Amino acid sequence: MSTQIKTACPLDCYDACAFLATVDDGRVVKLEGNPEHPITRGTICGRGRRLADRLYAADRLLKPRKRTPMGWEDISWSQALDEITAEIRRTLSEDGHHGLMHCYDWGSGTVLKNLNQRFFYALGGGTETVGSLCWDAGLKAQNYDFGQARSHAPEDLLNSSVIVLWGRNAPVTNMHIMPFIRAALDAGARLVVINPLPTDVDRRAHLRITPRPGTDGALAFAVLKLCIEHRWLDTEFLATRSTGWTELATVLAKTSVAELLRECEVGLEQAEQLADWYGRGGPVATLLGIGLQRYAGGGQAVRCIDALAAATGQVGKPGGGVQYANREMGQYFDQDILSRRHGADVREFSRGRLAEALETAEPPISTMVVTRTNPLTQVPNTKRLERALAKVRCKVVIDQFMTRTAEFADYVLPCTNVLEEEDIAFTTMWHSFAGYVHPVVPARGEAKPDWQIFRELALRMGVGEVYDGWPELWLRQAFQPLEDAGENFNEFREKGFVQTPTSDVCFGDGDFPTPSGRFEFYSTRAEADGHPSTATYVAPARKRGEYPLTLISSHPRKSENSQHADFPLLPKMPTIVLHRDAARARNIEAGDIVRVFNERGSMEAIAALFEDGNRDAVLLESGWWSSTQTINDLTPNTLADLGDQSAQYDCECEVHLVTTTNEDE
Ligand SMILES: Nc1nc2c(c(=O)[nH]1)N[C@H]1C(S)=C(S)[C@@H](COP(=O)(O)OP(=O)(O)OC[C@H]3O[C@@H](n4cnc5c(=O)[nH]c(N)nc54)[C@H](O)[C@@H]3O)O[C@H]1N2
Ligand SMILES: Nc1nc2c(c(=O)[nH]1)N[C@H]1C(S)=C(S)[C@@H](COP(=O)(O)OP(=O)(O)OC[C@H]3O[C@@H](n4cnc5c(=O)[nH]c(N)nc54)[C@H](O)[C@@H]3O)O[C@H]1N2
Ligand SMILES: [Mo]
Repeated sequence: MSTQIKTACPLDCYDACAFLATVDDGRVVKLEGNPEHPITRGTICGRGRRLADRLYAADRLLKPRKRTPMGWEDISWSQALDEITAEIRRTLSEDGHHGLMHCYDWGSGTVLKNLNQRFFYALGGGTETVGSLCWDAGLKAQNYDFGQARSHAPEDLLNSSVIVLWGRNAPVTNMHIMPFIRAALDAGARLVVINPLPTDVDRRAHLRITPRPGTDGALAFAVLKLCIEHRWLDTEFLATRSTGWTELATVLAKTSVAELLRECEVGLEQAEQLADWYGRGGPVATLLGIGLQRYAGGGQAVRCIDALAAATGQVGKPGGGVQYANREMGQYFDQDILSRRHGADVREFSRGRLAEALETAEPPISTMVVTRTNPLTQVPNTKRLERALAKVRCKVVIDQFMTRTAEFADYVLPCTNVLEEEDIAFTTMWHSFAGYVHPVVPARGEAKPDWQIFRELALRMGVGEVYDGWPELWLRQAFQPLEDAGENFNEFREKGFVQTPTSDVCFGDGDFPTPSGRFEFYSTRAEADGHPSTATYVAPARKRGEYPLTLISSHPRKSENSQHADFPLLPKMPTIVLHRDAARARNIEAGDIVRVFNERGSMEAIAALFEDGNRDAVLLESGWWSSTQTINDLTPNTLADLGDQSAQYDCECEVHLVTTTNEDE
């Protein structure tokens, strides 16, 4: 008999979809989008669908494993947990709780994963990963300017006259926004795409700007200066709803439009067109991507763009906004109640600089537990991290597959797939819906949910009481803020999704959660944190000379970071996409095998070409790995200017021909 069960996608993504899983004879036979969900609308991407393939994959981990001199050996849960407990006890007595590390990220974005931290906090604290390989510089920038990063309701795009996709690869990473964009375009809105590389939506763009990577701040400043020259500012917004315009104007006066445009390699005509639309047209919705802030000046680039939109009156009104993320939503799920951090003595290691932190740690890390992340593929400058991890005595990885990180571990523990779990999925970066994760099928093999693995470790460590409870109880606790806001847990569970009461038009009431209550061109908090008080252009950090190209390793089309990179088969070599002119200058043609290299690393790739984009930008999609290499062997572990954010796209490289496949050459 066939049944349909509503559940939700836990992938770290803009779209946070609602699923319908069809179960036949105890087996998931179909995973599709829930047609009732206002954003999913019955459609899901390949990454979502392949969660069902990952459930049944032949190479799924179904038993605990231990590394032995003879190779990997399957062992029982009790042996694995007893031995890991002994390692943890040894670490606590020899090094103290800071010697025990929890290395985690958001590979599954559900509420109950916060229970993982409870184990470490119950033992006094420990060392844990903080900061971001993802979006922190932009969040910090918007926090200074607006008080919080917020996004308008998706359907508000229908109120926009101009939509600017500024460094967001929406057709690939945020496909559920495309129907809203297409509807707005069909109704007459104009589309601007600002991206050094081509994207699938370029053919619908009325204006396409291809800046030099990492210089968007200069572009935004040039456009803003043109608006000042033409007197196209919203003087009422400047006078009544913002602070610090005079100070920013002083900073802007120090550079010329020509200088700024030279810096970002954009022509005056394009900048004038954009100025016209921000200054005289509108409403303009600016949809910021995460890629443009993975540079030395990434945080300031976001502040420069915020300033452009605010000064021209494009914030706080329908159809406008600088929409980067949705941080309004998080307050409706009580994560602290689940993690119970209060009072724990936690040493923090930045995700972007994990290798350095491990190299210099005192006390050193002697036991590390890795959950929801695959750092040996995803952390910049991977080779350095490999060397640092080799010194950690006992490494435990909890995952569903033998990832590159798992291959380096001493124990690998199998965890459940989302279709085997009960939870709440809530990590959308864009809309305001959360999804209920219903268990669809029983766990395969001996896989257990993370919280259960930690409960069993906690019992052995004598702190088992911190896991007294069960999923429904914890989920109800986490849901309490929404219950207080008038939502009902049982209805949510039944329906499969709930909308959090976030604003449809951000800051439309004129109330900004900043110290001044206004939009802050001048931020005293930025100043107190040791940053420039106003937006400032910060140039990329990479050296050009010997390595004249910029390696952008943005998010893969077919995989969620490294999670599906190997499905159905990991290609032997990644594909590198170069500008036709850059390729021609190097005698490279499409299909050739090339070597991409810089000071940190080198790898072979198959060349593909693009015609229209920045000549010095090359693309290698992130997530690809082999047993000896990852894309991140090449990327730098430098940080961006604001927040705790890695600047892995600020990466110089050169490309040489290895073998041509073209017979005529
Ligand atoms: N298919 C798929 N979707 C995903 C993910 C995935 O792995 N695969 N991951 C999810 C996660 S974790 C995240 S963080 C988001 C990320 O999603 P996005 O916000 O789309 O971020 P990126 O893929 O990093 O880069 C977006 C675009 O920025 C462009 N870019 C790079 N440098 C610059 C620059 O200097 N200036 C400008 N203007 N543009 C630049 C790149 O060419 C790219 O097209 O996607 C989520 N969705
Ligand atoms: N060069 C380059 N590097 C990048 C990026 C880039 O664009 N370019 N993007 C960065 C960004 S934005 C991000 S968000 C990071 C992402 O980097 P990671 O957080 O490492 O993400 P994934 O590669 O998705 O790996 C997540 C792992 O968690 C496992 N997993 C899934 N569900 C569960 C679960 O319930 N429990 C446990 N214990 N494990 C689970 C998966 O099998 C997978 O192995 O990568 C960053 N690194
Ligand atoms: Mo991310």
